[in-house]
Amino acid sequence: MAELRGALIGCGFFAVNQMHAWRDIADVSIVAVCDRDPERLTVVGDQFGIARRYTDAAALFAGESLDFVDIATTAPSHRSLVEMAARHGVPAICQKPFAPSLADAKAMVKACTDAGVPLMVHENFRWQSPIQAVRAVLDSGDIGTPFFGRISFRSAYDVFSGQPYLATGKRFIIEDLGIHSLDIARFLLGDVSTITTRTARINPEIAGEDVATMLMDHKSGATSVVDCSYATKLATEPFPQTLVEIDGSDGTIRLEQNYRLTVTGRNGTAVSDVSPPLLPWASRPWHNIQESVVAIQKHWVDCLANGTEPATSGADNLRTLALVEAAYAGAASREPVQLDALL
Ligand code: NAD
Ligand code: 89Y
Repeated sequence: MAELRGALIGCGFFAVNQMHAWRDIADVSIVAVCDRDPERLTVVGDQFGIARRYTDAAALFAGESLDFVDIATTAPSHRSLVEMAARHGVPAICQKPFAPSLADAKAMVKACTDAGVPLMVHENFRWQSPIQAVRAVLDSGDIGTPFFGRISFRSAYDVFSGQPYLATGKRFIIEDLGIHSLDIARFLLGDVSTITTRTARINPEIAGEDVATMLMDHKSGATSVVDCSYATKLATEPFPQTLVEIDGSDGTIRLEQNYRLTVTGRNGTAVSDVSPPLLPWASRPWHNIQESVVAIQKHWVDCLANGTEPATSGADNLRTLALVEAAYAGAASREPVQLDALL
């Protein structure tokens, strides 16, 4: 396969992980970087030795011949950048949250479909190796048919120092972090018909909610609870681990703190350590997320090579983003929200 030529748009806090990950993947290279902030452009351009630099995305598309673009900006710019990629016939990866609204996200999916270009949302949490390990147990059939799940992320880690914008938005934890948990729930238990949500703001110094509890009916008949908090002070800080409980007709799965996986199935109980590897460029506690960045980006390269749809394509991610919209609507109304009406 000829080497794929990609460009990165958005050289901020998280994009550095994406750049490291691209270096770990064969047959792909980032040939140009773009950021409207010249300082960030210099930092990332120098760190990764990329000479071709742009402060304007339109100039990037005009000046480069690209096989794909990796959009690592925050949500307000996603729609215009994805639509620009579609107009230039360039396949696009777009960071989560896919868009500030479901209407924008639908327009982005349509623009890429009409242009015939692949679109993947960088929804990486389902690619974490502990989450993949849970999926593999479900696929093995060992616990039978799942009827209950709990996807839990509770922490007091200071995410605001690295990502100050998280403290200022009207929406916080569901849109930023819960979106991953909701996607994991879909990945493990399938699509959702109804969601009921309660939220709270415990930290008085931020604008949005930092606690959310969601109860979901899955179309499979399973029920799940998705709970997330950035106001939970624990004896051992688990950031950024997602804990999972699944009960099935023949057994149970427990993914507990420190990546301990306990499976009780037809043949008894097995306990294993599903810790993610610490990649050479990674740093604890982020290594779990960092490893999943390599996995999702590898998946993107495979999909481009094989002409297959990414697991977290734009079209797929509409269902995760719809859960976010439904959760906020339901938190405000205190009523259950039907998902099909939004899609
Ligand atoms: P950031 O603010 O540090 O970086 C964004 C960069 O994009 C900035 O340097 C900004 O100047 C640039 N930018 C914005 N609009 C632009 C435009 N139109 N053209 C060119 N450059 C533009 O943000 P961040 O913390 O790196 O987050 C970026 C995205 O990554 C967010 O959507 C966030 O939710 C997501 N994120 C994902 C994960 C994950 O695990 N998937 C983790 C952290 C952050
Ligand atoms: O932005 C968030 C994400 O996607 O993963 C963790 C995070 O960086 C802070 O909540």
